[in-house]
Amino acid sequence: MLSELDQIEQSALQALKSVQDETSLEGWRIAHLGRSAPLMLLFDQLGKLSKEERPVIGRRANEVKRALEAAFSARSESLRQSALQRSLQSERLDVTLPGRVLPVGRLHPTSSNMRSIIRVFADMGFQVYRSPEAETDEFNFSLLNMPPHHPARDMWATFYTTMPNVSLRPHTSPGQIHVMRQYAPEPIRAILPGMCYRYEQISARKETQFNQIEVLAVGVDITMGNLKATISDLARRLFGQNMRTRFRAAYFPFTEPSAEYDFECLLCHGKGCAVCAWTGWLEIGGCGMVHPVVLQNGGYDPEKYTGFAAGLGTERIMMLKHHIDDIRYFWVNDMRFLEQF
Ligand code: FA5
Repeated sequence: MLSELDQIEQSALQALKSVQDETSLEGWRIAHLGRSAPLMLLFDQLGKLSKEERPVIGRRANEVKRALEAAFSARSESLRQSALQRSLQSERLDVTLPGRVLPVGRLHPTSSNMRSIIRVFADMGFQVYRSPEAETDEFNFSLLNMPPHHPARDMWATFYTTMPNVSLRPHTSPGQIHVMRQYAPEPIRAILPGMCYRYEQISARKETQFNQIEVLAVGVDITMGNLKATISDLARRLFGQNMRTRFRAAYFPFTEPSAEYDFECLLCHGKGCAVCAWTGWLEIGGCGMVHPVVLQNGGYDPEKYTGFAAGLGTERIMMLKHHIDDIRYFWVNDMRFLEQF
């Protein structure tokens, strides 16, 4: 029986070596320490042994039982440790990994561009003045020296509304009257940014809605020289000292003399492209000395005061700056475009 116990011990310890997980460990426990295990059956037979044999075999059987129980506990602990190590390895957190950046909103390129132009004017001492996007016929045209019969009204393809006499402003110039009436007879250096609307054929350089900034300076001894200096300085501050500008004689009913000014087309560097209509220059806006009638309508005595005004298309400036070859990108809400700014 002693040799049988040795064999039970050895084969149980041998079997324990191949146990690799909790389930097979439990199977091992039932097979070697459970009720029907050979060791336990041997305990049942102790009563049948002689008085001399019983203590010897009993002691040895208890030794084997304790040895198997100790081996079971040790194996159980080592399995628990290796499971813990495995989970620590597989679920390890790398605290040095950069966090995931959540997508955040930002300003539309039109707005950020508008703000950078406004900043340049602010540096030159101009204040921002807001004026309405829907105007009466009087402000849109009459007070700007275009009475109802005046053919120059056709220069602005206007969206009329169902409300009599009210239209969406086709340019920011009506704001001139609002700001003059608020400040007359004080000197003015103001810019009026905002959306304009025109019923026109959409193309690479023309949209039905776009932004303008109206520039207005009124005071004593304001000259065309001041106007040219302001526009040229704007171009240089936005695009660098070498930016070229040109002024062409033009006609606007609310300025006299009038001009249009162009910035050199940076998309083609003067060679000609669809955006500059193959001229090498991109028309940015119109300008001129405020017409005496308009000064008067704004509350200024044209004998005493002079002023200059200009209107600039801000999307065109952004197109030049970022080599955008089609104005329609500003309104199609294509993330591939918007995310670049
Ligand atoms: C005017 O709107 C005058 N009010 C400008 C002015 C102001 C003249 C003060 C004298 C004194 P014009 O229609 O040319 O002018 O438009 C001015 C600028 O707005 C254009 O040069 C262009 O840059 C921009 N613009 C005009 N129409 C569109 C359009 N459909 N899409 C995009 N930009 C446009």
